[in-house]
Amino acid sequence: MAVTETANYTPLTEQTAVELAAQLDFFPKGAALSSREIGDGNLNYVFHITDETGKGLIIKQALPYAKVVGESWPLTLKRAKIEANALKKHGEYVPHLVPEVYATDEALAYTVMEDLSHLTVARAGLIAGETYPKLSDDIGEYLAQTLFHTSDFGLHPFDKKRLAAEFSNPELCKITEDLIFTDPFFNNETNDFEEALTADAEAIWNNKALQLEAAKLKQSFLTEAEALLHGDLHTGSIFASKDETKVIDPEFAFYGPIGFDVGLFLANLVFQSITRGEEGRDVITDHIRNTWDVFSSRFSELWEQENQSAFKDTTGYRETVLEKIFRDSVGFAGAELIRRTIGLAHVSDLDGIEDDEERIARKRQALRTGEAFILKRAELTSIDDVLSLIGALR
Ligand code: SR1
Ligand code: MG
Repeated sequence: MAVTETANYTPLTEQTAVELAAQLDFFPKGAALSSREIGDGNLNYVFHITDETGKGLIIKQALPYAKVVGESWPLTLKRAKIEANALKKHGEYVPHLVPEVYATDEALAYTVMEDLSHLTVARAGLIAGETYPKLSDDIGEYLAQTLFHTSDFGLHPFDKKRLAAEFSNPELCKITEDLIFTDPFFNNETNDFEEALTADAEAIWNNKALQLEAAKLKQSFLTEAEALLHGDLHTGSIFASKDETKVIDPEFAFYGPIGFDVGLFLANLVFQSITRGEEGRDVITDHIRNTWDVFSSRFSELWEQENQSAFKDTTGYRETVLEKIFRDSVGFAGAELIRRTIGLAHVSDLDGIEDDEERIARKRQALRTGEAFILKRAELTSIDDVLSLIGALR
């Protein structure tokens, strides 16, 4: 019999997750542990284990298929190891912004990590009207530190190439290549949209200029191994409170274009800018501007302090690199806006709007904004240009 990657795998239950937690040197001997499966993502089980004092940990286990679709969509278990290694690697640069990893098991595809249950998933909090004053400072810092330090600007070329090989993640990349960069631009069966948006979706499928730009973005995603990305940095991958931010779930991590992480986060803030009333919108506008400002200024500082390149001080080089990252970020944000509206795996920012007319109007706005981001990205030279465009498309 062929040995498959699931040969020694068995899904955990709330009971077996407790047994596993009890074997770790974490809880006091004999503690009465309780367990609850709290996963609300598309792909994995997440068990929250606590003792009587409230001390807790998280056990996250990959399933051999995509939970969002079902067993008909097999998915590699190797993503658990990728995720744990990415948390550890990114944790070298921003330990305060990622959960600590306590233990891993490759065969059972689980990671035991720090309990973040005192925090809220940022998407849910933002939808409920939270402002998270530290969010853009922290994510700007996370992006600059993780992306600079894993790029050719921060690493010896041997180390960078070794890391890029370690984080080869073809199966998860294929999901992104299909769901973000291909399917929404064609009449593909994975697409998922409301009937009222049929004409809007068809207009996208018939927009040749948009398809050409989507093809360029996809090529960039496929070929530009610039830095170790998180790979799925939407607001559902971030836990937050008023004074803390933690980035979770880097199972899509791989070496890709720096603008992909920046753009995905910005797009998910744009969903909030689109769906909030005027009174709550300014704080999101500030977060969008501040994310880029913090990212670009921290990246520039790291460049000055740590870049070993012979061209480091060549006039215009740093600016050229940042301009490319900016343009890419806007384009990738556009693809994310379109995908989460008419493709597979939506966002509750839009789907959660109860009023039909309002929901469809906001979804159309997301599509318009996404298209404009992709088509006009070369003309947009500052984050204020981007914010003006978002405002003009209201
Ligand atoms: C089949 S996986 C669907 C989506 O969930 C993840 O969060 C990624 O965004 C992926 O594209
Ligand atoms: Mg995820």
